[in-house]
Amino acid sequence: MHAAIQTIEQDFEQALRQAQTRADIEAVRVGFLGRKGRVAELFSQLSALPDADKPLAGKLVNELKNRLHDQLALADARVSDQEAGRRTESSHLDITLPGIRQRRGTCHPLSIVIEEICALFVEMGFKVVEGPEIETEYYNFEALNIPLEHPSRESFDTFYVQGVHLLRSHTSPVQVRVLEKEKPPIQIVVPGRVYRPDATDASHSFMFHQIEGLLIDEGISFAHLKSVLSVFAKKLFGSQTSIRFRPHFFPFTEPSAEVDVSCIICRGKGCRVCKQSGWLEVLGSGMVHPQVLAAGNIDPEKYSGFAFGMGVERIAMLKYGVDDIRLFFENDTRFIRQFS
Ligand code: 2U9
Repeated sequence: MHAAIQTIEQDFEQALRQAQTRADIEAVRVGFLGRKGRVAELFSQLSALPDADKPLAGKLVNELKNRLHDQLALADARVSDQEAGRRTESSHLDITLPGIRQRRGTCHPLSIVIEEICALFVEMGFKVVEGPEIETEYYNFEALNIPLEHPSRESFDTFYVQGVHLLRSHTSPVQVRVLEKEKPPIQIVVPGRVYRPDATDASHSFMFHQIEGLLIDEGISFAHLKSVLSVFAKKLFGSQTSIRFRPHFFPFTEPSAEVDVSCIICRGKGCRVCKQSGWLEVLGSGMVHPQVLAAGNIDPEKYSGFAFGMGVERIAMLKYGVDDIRLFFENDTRFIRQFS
């Protein structure tokens, strides 16, 4: 039995030395440790031994089996490593090459401006509110004192979706919804997308962004409106910035005014951007019309308030010196990446 064990072990070691692949090793395993392999054959010969020799012989064969098993595992690991190495060489992978840099994204310039403007109003106590882009005629027009046959409805030209549903032409319907739900004091700013069927050119887009504000409380006057917008203009465009009000008409405010800021390029001296006037029109504003308050279930005898609105694209174009609104919407990352 000793001699048989020695022969098997020598044959095994020789076979294993010649094994190059995992398949070769598997063949060695089957030949020696398989069900009909050389070790199984030894086990079957045990029964022919005298009873007294059986325990020792059995122990020796068992120990042989364990040694072969361990060596097979080691050889398998060695060949697996070699195979992986060969695969790596054949795919020409050079693990010393520098990695591919993942470029980080940047904020869209309009998002930067929206966040900056909202943050300035939040500092003054305003809350940021958003609402639906698909609206009804009631919230987009009627509640805002823009009746069906009124010519002013044309200046809010609208995309209709179906029946009374439309793409909002301003963010004002959101303020109406807040008036309906909440009691004064109300102090909100509303950023969002709005839609108007304008022909596209360097300064018009059928979709653009507005930020509108609304403040309602007892005893609110035009003086409050002037001071809030003056602080806003100085914070956004610089402390030397001044504002002026020009009378205007909006159906939802009375009195209404357009608001200019002193030109941020020439500081009021006159240049190409302000068309030599020294002023840039950036805001609309006014005292909320009593009928609009009433539509929102707010008592116009007790409460008053002001509202204002601005176009985000116009402000971003002035701030960054962009001369074509379409650049904001073309998804050209060479343009969009410049503003972070
Ligand atoms: C309610 C009451 C009043 C919203 C207002 C403006 C003035 C305004 C435009 C300027 C250029 C938007 O981007 S733009 O087209 N907006 O001038 N908007 S007051 O007044 C409201 C809104 C809601 C309940």
